[in-house]
Amino acid sequence: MKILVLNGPNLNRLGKREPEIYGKETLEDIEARLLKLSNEFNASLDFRQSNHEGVLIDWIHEAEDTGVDGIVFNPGAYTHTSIGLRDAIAGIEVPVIEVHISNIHKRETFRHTSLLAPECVGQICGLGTLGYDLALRKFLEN
Ligand code: DHK
Repeated sequence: MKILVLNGPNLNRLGKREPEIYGKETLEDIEARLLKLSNEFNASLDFRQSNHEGVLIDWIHEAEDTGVDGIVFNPGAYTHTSIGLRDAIAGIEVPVIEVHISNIHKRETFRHTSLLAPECVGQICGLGTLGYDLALRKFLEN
């Protein structure tokens, strides 16, 4: 099984960025934990981050073309703005789970809407970085 974990804008700064909202763990910490979990299931994990919408769209297309079985996606702020990412998810067969570290529904109103969630299998938010593990488990245990 091949799983792609995608992270969008500003998530490269996890650990330093607003730790009261996003916590102190870095993206590298999360990647190490997810790699361990995927190894337990003999799955391969590809973990990526970009601040650029078009790069994320290209990676979503590539996932479809290279036989990825599932995408765990924290789209960051593009969650609330990107019709391009929504269309990319709608245009592939690979299932996508949307993950947010914070509870977007408890925050500013502009964060309450996800343009992507209607095209995803589901959305996990507000559980901190554990949301990544849970989404990955959903794919691995299926
Ligand atoms: C991360 C971001 O960068 C924000 O723009 C989203 C999300 C929430 C998170 O909680 O992981 O609004």
